[in-house]
Amino acid sequence: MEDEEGPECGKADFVLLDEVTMEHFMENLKLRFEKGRIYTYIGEVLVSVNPYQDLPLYGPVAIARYQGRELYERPPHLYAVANAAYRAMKRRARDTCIVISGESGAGKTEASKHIMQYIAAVTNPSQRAEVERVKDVLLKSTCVLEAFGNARTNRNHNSSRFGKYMDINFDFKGDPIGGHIHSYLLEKSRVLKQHVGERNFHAFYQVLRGCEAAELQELHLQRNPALYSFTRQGAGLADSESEERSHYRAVMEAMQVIGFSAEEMASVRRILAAILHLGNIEFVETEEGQLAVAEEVLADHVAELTATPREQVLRCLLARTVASGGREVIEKGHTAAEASYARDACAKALYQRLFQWVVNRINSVMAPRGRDARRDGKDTVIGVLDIYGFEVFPVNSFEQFCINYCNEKLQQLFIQLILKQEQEEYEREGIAWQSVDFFNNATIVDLVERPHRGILAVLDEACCSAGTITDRIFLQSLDTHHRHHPHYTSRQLCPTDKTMEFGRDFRIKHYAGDVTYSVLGFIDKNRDALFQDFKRLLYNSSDPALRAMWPEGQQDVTEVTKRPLTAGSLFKSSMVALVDNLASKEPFYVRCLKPNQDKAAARLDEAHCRHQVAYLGLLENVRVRRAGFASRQPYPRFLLRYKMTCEYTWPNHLLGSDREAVGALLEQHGLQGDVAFGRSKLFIRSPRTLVALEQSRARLVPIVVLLLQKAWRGTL
Ligand code: AOV
Ligand code: MG
Repeated sequence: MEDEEGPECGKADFVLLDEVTMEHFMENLKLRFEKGRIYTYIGEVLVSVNPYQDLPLYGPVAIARYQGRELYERPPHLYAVANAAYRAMKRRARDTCIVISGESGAGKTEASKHIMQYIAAVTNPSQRAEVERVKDVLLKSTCVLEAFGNARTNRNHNSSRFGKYMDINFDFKGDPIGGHIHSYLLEKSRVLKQHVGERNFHAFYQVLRGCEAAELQELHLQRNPALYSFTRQGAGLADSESEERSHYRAVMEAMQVIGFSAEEMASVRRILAAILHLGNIEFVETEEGQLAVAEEVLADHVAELTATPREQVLRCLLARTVASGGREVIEKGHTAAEASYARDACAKALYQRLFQWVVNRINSVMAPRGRDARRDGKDTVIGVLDIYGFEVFPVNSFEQFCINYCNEKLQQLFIQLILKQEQEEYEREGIAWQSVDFFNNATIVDLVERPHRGILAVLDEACCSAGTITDRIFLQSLDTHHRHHPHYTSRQLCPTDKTMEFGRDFRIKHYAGDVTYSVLGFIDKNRDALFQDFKRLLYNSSDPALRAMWPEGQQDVTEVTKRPLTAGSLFKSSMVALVDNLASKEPFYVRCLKPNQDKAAARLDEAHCRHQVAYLGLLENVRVRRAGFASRQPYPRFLLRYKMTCEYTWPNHLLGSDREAVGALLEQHGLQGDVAFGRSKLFIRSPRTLVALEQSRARLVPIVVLLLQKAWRGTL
């Protein structure tokens, strides 16, 4: 890796483009991509293009090049952003965060891993054992969470099906002393069903392929994923058996390093196996017209693996207990459809609780010890956000709706912070500026989350109504509320549009493109109901890990009267809290671009990239950055770089202040007309000024080096 980039690599910062047009932007992006330069700045924002191939950009040598450097000293890189966030945190004791965004498959998760690796590599020079332990857990947690929370989709073979925000706590020395992971809405419907070309969560295939034969026998499983209803559809898409096995080993090793006990790991395997067996359970009617489980041996397996009584498992599958006023409780038999529904709900919930338990266990071993550090205010945090990217599939459901709403929220935050920060800085420095027009997606966020009228509120209302409301009626209600909203439509409102189906689809014009959602299942997924019987069953398991996943199982049937919060409203409040949290920290942004739809190495599909550049607002980002001012630098930093280009400032100036010295320097170059003097910083309007200064510096550097060498050798 070279330290400097020549002109053949294009502009390292889009702010330096001659003109801010899509053509110039794309030309630079493409030129750099072709030269293996996948990173480019817009000021302090990093734009990253997924290369879909291993480039020699990472590792200890590269890390050392960025360590302790300023952002612009080296070619653009994730390491530079990680370093900037780290330095800001350390120098100014400010909480910082790195927000990674971009559509599905754009490289967010990979970027977050590089950031973590950088932070781990540059901290703890004194090798304190506890800090090393925390770093190990931080790094290994990624592998474990990917096994349980990622899956192959048609957009990305390792797609995050949950959102992840990770806080890393640092002590006053700048060493990581703990962390906390917050996970957001796991796409648990994947446990039951996947689209063609997609798979269930990696963990299922890893257990099937990776377990020893004896272990597998204990789990009553066979190797072949095609034998289980939940893994059948993705069975042919599995990685090679040896790859799957080595993934499995890596996950087990990571869990061990993190501190999961052998017994806990066995519980995890048993729960995964129980879910697979549950998926194969079918219901039949007996000759007496009773509902029964077709293969009772499967219920036996579930009972054994969840350490619960067989009779109770069967009862939960076939009936439910309901409170019938007062303290009276009656048992009500399921219909076949109800039983299948209950089975599926249980399988999803088992998986989701397992996932949450894994996250909680990781958090418990990462919790900063000795919270005194925090109390004296010396404990600071870097947050890394890696969330599921914007996605559109042939059929989009409640999950895509939540994922895309989440991306709208993050885009909104980007708009606000970028504008706000710029404005505040200009105000603070006493500089007049001209604002730049943005497409503000606030109106789409509002469409989704507005109290009483927003899509989530209308959905909640439908869910609260007693029983009879169908998805179709929910859709009609949406149409009534939003018929005039510029970002909402449906077949009812637009009868000629045959790409939507009557009574089933609505469409949102998202910031990143149009998405048609099918309302089928919205009410159900939002209600997220699970019969109490399962909760009680699992709470009463004699497996302590499983028991810990179902704390509410201890409630009595008659106590459970409060309506649980819906999935949508929980997600909305978690998004609001996330955005508030991010906004309270000093943000660094990584904007990831996906170069093509085929996961092809080194191929940049121009139309696809243009679209992303447009919706991410990258051109506007450049314009705001240049709105008036392409660049700004504190006076001392400016002098350090350019003082050699002026006789009044080289080697040191004798003027009253750095500001005056900078004034003298610019006057000598005839550039004083293109700048504004802020209170602590110089604001440079045109990138050409910077280019002129850089050229002048570049001409002098060899001479200065020569002089220094001569002085060194004593020949001067
Ligand atoms: P995502 O996190 O943005 O999608 P990933 O980080 O999983 O995307 O990247 C998708 C794939 O692209 C990875 O599995 C790698 O094969 C490849 N890739 C990404 N970044 C790099 C890189 N810097 N160098 C080499 N290959 C890379 V999603 O989780 O689906 O939104 O919800
Ligand atoms: Mg991801």
